[in-house]
Formats: sequence, C-alpha cells, structure tokens
Amino acid sequence: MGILNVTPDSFSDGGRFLSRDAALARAEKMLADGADMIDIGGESTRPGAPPVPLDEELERVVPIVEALRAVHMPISVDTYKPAVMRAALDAGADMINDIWGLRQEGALEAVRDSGCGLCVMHMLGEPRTMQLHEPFYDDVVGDVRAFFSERLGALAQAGIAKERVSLDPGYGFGKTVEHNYALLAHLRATLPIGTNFPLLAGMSRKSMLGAITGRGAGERLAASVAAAVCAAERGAAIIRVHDVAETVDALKVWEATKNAAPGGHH
Ligand code: PT1
Repeated sequence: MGILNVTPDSFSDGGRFLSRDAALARAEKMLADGADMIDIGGESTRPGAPPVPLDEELERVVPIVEALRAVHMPISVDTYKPAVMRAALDAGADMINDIWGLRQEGALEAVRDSGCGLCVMHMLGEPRTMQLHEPFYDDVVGDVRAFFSERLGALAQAGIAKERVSLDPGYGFGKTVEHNYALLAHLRATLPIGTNFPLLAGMSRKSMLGAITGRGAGERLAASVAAAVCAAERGAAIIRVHDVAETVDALKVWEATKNAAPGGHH
C-alpha cells in the first residue's frame, strides 16, 4: 500500500489542478513500482497534528479519489470521518482505512452498505495528545487483541461481513518505543484467537525507527525497509509505505526464501 498524502504541504505546487496532477503522477509511479493500492489521506494523524475541518478534508480527498478512479487505480482512503467515508465511497474508493477503528459516531453505518474493504486500526487516545503522556498498557499485545475482538463484535453486529476486514496495531498511535517493538515482534499474536484476518502494518519513516537508528525523519529509508521485511516475516499481509520501489525489492528477496528447498531445486 503506497501512501499518498494530499495535505497542502505534501505538494509544493500551490494551485489545485497542479496538485491534482502531481498526486496522480505520484500514484502512477507507486503503482509502476509495485504497489497494489494507493492510500489517500487528507489529514495528517501523526502525533500532535491538528485536526482538519470536514469541508477542507472533502475538498482535498474527493477530487483525488475521482482522478485515481478514472484511471482504474485501487484506492484506499485514510479517514475517520463518516462524511468523508461516504463521499469517498460515492467517488469510487475501494477501501476505508480508519485510524479510529470505525469508533466515530456514524462510521459503521457509513461503510456498511458499500461492500468496501476496511482497515480497523488500534489507537490509544487521540492524535493531538496520544504521545504527550507516557502511554500505559497492562499487556500491549493482549490489549490490542482485546480491542480487535471488541471492534469485530461491533462490526458483526452492524452486519459487516468479516471478509471485508483487515486489522492494524497502529504503530506510533499511543505507544512507547517498547510497545511498538512488542507489537512488531508479536504481530500475529494480536489476532483474536482462532482468526486469520489480514494484518496491516505501517511503520514507514516513523519515530520508532528514529529511536533505534538515531536518524531524523528524512533519513529512515533503510530502517523503514527493514521494518517492512520484519512485518512480512511476522505475518503482515499489507504494508503501508512511502518508498514503494525499495520496499518491493526487499519483499521480493524475502519472498524468494519461502520457496527455496534445501537442495536448491524447485
Ligand atoms: C498506520 C497509519 C495510518 N499511520 C494505518 N493508517 C499513519 N492503517 C496514518 C511517528 O511516530 O500505521 N496504519 N495512517 C501516520 N501516523 C503516524 C504515527 C506517523 C506516528 C508518524 C508517527 O513518527
């Protein structure tokens, strides 16, 4: 899954049509580099980022969904607002990626009848404040698993088929560095017992990588690729990244090890 931010700071062009073209070009490059889906986001949800008003998010996201839809790209939309979900689905989005795990009032109803794919992410607290106070868990992997079970119950109750759902532990969303690495090391153990939902992992360029390497946000490519391979090895089915070409190369090497027999024959 390739990340396409459509916030005003993400494209230097200024004018609206220019940025629509720039977004389309970036999406096309990510698909050519091997992405299977483009994740469009109109509001930054990194720690401390301010919320974006509804009309602003709609203005940013919907034209880009339409532009990508027109050239038949698989589209995910990263939003927690039910009105944006509805507008994105009307415009042809294939998936809704919700950092709030469809907990906002009206979210379940907004996605119920469309048949779209869903990503239910775990977050402790809310983006503006989630990293301000030291996040606390009794047992982070167990707590995330319990959260997934609760949300799966709510989705089932709303009549949403489980085949539509993927689950994401939410790296960097109300977690310490230790919590994040526990969730990476034991990714499969976040799945509710007896289930096999696709797991989505998003660690690209995040501070959990800076904490280990000492590198700033602009120099975390190698760490991001390593994290992606780790996540794949530990059961991630979908990996959300900025640097598609580099990640796809690394995952091809990882995948080649899966079919290799000890004798070196097929
Ligand atoms: C994610 C994700 C997302 N992350 C899904 N959607 C972001 N499903 C946006 C940092 O610590 O992991 N899964 N949408 C971006 N959020 C962050 C969080 C960015 C933390 C940076 C950090 O640096």
